[in-house]
Amino acid sequence: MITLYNFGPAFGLPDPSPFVMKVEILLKMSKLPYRTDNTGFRKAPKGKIPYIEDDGSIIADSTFIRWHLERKYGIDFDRGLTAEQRATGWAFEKMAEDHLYWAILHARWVDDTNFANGPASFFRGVPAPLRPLVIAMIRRSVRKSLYAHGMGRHSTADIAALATRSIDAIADFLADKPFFMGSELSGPDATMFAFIAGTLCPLFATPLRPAAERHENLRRYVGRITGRFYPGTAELAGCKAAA
Ligand SMILES: N[C@@H](CCC(=O)N[C@@H](CS)C(=O)NCC(=O)O)C(=O)O
Repeated sequence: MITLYNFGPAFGLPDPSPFVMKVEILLKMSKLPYRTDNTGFRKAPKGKIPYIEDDGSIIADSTFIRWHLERKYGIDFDRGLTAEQRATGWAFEKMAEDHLYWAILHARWVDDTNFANGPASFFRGVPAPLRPLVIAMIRRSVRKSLYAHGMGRHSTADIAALATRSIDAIADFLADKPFFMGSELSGPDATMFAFIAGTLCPLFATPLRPAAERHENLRRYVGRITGRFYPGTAELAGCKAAA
């Protein structure tokens, strides 16, 4: 049985991490049995979640997890796609993971109100006298990562402009297709669902949310994938689940 090390449901999402949501959708697409464990952060081999344990092998990073599932279980998540479509899917996924992600992180961790409404809950287990200190230390390290990536060097308005361009590109490419690459689900859907749901999360007042909300196709898309993979969930990220 595969174990997916995650953070656990938060912010009204299956997981606060879009990378975990991506891997969970890939696991659901694969139909392989899996369980989740939200106690693995300290042992994360790359200091990040997600990672999986599969028959004694540990695989960290959502892309390497995908490749592991494909190699070990003979799955091709992009089955039926042409080389050009695969290349396009890869480029969109990396735009979400290496660009849009940092704008989401900035919105959730740097803005004080959003931080109080969301990530602050991660520190509930820290003894009260130490909590402000630990929170200040971790938020400083998030700001440093944002600065090292480059996104954190821009103003909030400029970050919003960059993220909006990515959100518009995703919406324009999806257009009126049921799934990201066409009429069938494929690998990029796991990533696009995760990042768009994270962007639409109603808990956070960010300029990214209205940028995504004004694309009705993105809301329907999140609802469609929710309906398929999270049966029993009526609504996710403000989007009604649909068949
Ligand atoms: N490239 C990684 C990114 C994973 C990632 O950034 N995880 C974040 C949560 S969304 C994390 O664990 N951050 C903790 C930290 O950086 O200390 C993947 O695709 O899995």
